[in-house]
Amino acid sequence: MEELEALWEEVRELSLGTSTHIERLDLPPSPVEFLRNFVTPNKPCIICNAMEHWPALSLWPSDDYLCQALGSTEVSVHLTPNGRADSLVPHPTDPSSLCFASAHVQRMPFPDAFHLISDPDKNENLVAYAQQQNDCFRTEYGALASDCEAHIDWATEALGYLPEAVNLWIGNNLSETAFHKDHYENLYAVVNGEKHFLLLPPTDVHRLYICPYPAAQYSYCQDTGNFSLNLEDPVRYVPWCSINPYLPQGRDKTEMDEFPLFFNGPKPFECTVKAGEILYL
Ligand SMILES: O=C(O)CCC(=O)C(=O)O
Repeated sequence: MEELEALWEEVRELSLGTSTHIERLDLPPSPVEFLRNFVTPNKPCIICNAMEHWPALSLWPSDDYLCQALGSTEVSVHLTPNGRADSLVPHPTDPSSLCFASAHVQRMPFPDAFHLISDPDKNENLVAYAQQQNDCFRTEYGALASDCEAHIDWATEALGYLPEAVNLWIGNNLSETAFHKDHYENLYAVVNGEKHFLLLPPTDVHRLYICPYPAAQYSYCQDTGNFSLNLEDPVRYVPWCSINPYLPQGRDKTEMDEFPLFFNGPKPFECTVKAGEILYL
């Protein structure tokens, strides 16, 4: 085990160095620089001044603009009691174990969704997050297409293909996406607000302790304003990361003992991506 750990560390240091600081580029890289310095070594970076020409940067901070542009378009909104969709929570019938909880997904006209998301104080115990994925920007939000570039040319040239999916997330300060593993090259452009990321390189995947958890789904009752959490029947297991990098109070010691490769290993890369910046991950 010790030899394996040394190997993982060596691989990480070779491609990423020892710092967990994420490099910021003042200007977009050329395709060759992007490929050589970031894509090949699996190294994240933040690219500034790469989307100045997107109308979205000046238009989207206006609630009125978004609501008018999308009109009564129906969008999918993910509802949870805490802003954490697709995350591990206590199992509904055996709280000493965990299950994988998905959000209650509701379709509604964009202006309703927007108000639910942007007025969290009005909806105590209900956090709404537009996080549909599945290429939702090019389907549900097609009316906003001309506000952004259809693809990012230096990335397309470096990677050799156009984006397979383009997604849009609209959330508030409670919106949180659980630690997870993606299989894709990602460019995450922040148009308004900011997003905080914790990142691990692909060679650290063993430190996520991916295990099967029974799938459950939140169901939201509009009349009572309450959620129930129901296990899927028949039972289905979802492989999910066991680590919560932000340890909930009171579970620290147990989790640290249970997942030593994560908690005793190198810290994740950490960054805050601001409006107008693109994170490559
Ligand atoms: O913005 C989010 O909440 C999720 C982003 C995400 O899952 C990702 O970039 O892989």
